[in-house]
Amino acid sequence: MPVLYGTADSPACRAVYMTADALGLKLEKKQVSLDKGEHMKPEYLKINPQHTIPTLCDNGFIIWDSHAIIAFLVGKYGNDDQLYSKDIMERALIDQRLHFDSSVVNNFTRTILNPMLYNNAHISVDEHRESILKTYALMEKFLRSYPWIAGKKLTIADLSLIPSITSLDVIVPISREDYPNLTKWIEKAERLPCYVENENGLNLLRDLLSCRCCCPCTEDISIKSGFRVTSREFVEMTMKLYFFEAAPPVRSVLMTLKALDITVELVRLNLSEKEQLDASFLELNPTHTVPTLDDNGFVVWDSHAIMQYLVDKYAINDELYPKNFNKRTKVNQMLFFDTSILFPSLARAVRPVFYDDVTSIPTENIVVIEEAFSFLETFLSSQEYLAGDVLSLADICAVATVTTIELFHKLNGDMYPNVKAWLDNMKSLDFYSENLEGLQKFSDMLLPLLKP
Ligand SMILES: N[C@@H](CCC(=O)N[C@@H](CS)C(=O)NCC(=O)O)C(=O)O
Repeated sequence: MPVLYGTADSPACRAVYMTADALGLKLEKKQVSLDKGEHMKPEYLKINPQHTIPTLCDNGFIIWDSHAIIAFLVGKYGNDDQLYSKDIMERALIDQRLHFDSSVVNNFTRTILNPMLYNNAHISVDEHRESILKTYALMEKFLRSYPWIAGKKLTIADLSLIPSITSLDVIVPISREDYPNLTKWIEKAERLPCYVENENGLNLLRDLLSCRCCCPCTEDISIKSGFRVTSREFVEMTMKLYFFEAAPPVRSVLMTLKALDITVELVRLNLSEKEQLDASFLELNPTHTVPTLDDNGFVVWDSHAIMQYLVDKYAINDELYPKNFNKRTKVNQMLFFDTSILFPSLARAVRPVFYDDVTSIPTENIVVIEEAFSFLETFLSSQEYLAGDVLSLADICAVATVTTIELFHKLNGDMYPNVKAWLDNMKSLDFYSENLEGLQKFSDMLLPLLKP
């Protein structure tokens, strides 16, 4: 029986419990309490150096990150692909929602719930209310056309987001009037037999968190005037990539396109001019992020989901994103490492410089980056690439992020020799050239804003 390390008050663990239940799979649940620091014990670090819960051990195959775990469970134990469709487009949408959960929604778990629960931190929910309400508004939009978050059917994207969103509801209640689709989605989820696996932990969380306050939602996503469209290159294909070359997730996709030898029409949105908030772009991507891919009407955003889609749909082989199930699961785990740890460590450092007139990067943000570097060092201590001994999409994502961090915080090669060797190798690969122009642009934008 697969062993699951975790605890029910964690939304990520509940996503795995619900998925296992939906599959009729029994898990041996081993309690790892974050408040007792059990995740930092050497025996736990041995199985998961990233010290996160949940971690799955399936007959010796170890995998962490709830999103990677639930995708694995469906592939390995599902009777069919109902919960994680094998159809490339349906899957791309599910992947996109999983990355949305990992990067946006779970960010609140990391920055609000966990510090409140496990570090006794006093967190002002009011400070985060606006961004939580924005997240509800996005969910509301996603649920505008379909009853489930990634289409007509229940998928692992729902099983992942249900625990995250219902946990947020404990601290910022979801108003039925403002978010009718979101409310209906939660009510439908509550009727699922597997919901019991969320309910138990959610009740535990409610007990642990006493704060529950009312908040009328007035937040709406602002829409600004038109964006300029510049086609840099046009080919017969109708695939368009909305991009801003300085953005690291864009550069990951550009490198992937080059590695796969695929040409697309490039549509530039100048983020400095807020062109991504134009109404017509918001129609395509309500989260207003680049990169966004429009493949002949099929729209997918989130760099990771785009890259997965590109390999599955257009690559002549599966080298960058293997079809071999365990190998793919390891790549997924590392893609979610980028979504949840590595890229946020960069964003947390530079966003205040770009948006809040901050002129130096505080030490606490550098500490977070160093922690991400040391995870990379551990991952690379026994293998040449992040997900094993061959290059994968995970390396391409990570190199865009790490090289951007290096613009303001150099990686110490003595402390992180494995990362240094990996980085040097990555820079020597042919597709890496696609990182350079945007990296320079990022540097031109950032460095003048920092005090020497
Ligand atoms: N998880 C997303 C992150 C994308 C993202 O945050 N892009 C930023 C640029 S680095 C963006 O488009 N920001 C504009 C906005 O949020 O309005 C991905 O990998 O694509």
